[in-house]
Amino acid sequence: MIGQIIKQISNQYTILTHDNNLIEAIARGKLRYIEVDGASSFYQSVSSKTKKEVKHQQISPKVGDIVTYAFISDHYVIQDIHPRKTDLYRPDIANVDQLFLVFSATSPEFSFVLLDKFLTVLSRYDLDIIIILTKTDKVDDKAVKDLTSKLDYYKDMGYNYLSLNAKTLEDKNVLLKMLKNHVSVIAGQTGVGKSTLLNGLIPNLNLATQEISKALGRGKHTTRHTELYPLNGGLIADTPGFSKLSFEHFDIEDLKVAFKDFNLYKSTCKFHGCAHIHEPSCGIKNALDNGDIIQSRYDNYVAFYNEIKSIKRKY
Ligand SMILES: Nc1nc2c(ncn2[C@@H]2O[C@H](COP(=O)(O)OP(=O)(O)OP(=O)(O)O)[C@@H](O)[C@H]2O)c(=O)[nH]1
Ligand SMILES: [Mg+2]
Ligand SMILES: [Zn+2]
Repeated sequence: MIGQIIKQISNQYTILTHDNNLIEAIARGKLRYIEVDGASSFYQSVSSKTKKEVKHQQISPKVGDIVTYAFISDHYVIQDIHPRKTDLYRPDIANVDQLFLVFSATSPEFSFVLLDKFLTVLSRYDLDIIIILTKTDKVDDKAVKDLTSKLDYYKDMGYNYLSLNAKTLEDKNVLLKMLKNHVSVIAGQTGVGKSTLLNGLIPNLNLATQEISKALGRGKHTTRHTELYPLNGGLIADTPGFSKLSFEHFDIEDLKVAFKDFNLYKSTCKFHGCAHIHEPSCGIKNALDNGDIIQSRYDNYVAFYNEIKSIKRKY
């Protein structure tokens, strides 16, 4: 029998079956990962250098996995994991095709550094990324305008965005349309409104939501596990918040590809393999001077470049 894992609590898995039932199953140790020529994207999350080592590694099932399971003696047991179409590490989920990246206008403050970092790390997955700007009701119109005019630049790069109040969710239908028949995941820092958004989309879901504790001066993680919920012919996952992303196993070459806004100007760099840092006659720096590439994108590129270099030096 085949189903999809929608929830995991240690070794206890909830599987959505073919006929839309929920069953509880266990996994005994690590499982064989069924490999089909060309279909496996498990290795997307690891650099080319480590590919060989993990090739025969046994893996544990996780949320989003399509699995084969059987009823053995008195309980359901997961036997095989099917090839993962996508395999995200943060949030830890398999087989999603669409990611909603949530940022709040305030509390926590919008960070373009973090946005660029998320987009860079996520660039190696075959995913549609949609940026959601929440808490627009908590800042004045000018602040919203400043943020959205910058987000227009990201839209031109291929990242669609929506700005909304997750608590009232007026444009629910726009989101529902985007979610139809997709397996989606909501990701972002703690306290940005991921669970609030999902509560607005799914009536009676009642996920716990919580104001960031000002007394503590840091965000409390309200959502503590990843879970997929059926919605509009597809599935959507709420995930725990996170803000630390690492460039480990990330190549400089991947970075150049990740900055999609640079693509248009790369061919005008004088040097083949130009890093766009110190080289003369650099198409990217020219585009920056002309205002075609925004300063923060270039600054973040340089910062990430140095960060990746420094990680490499440690090894
Ligand atoms: N005014 C306003 N408040 C919001 C909005 N979105 C979320 N909130 C509030 O922000 C707080 C945090 O929301 P959550 O939905 O718990 O945030 P989360 O992203 O799920 O946080 P974690 O589960 O910790 O990752 C709650 O008090 C929400 O009511 C919004 O658009 N406007
Ligand atoms: Mg939450
Ligand atoms: Zn260049």
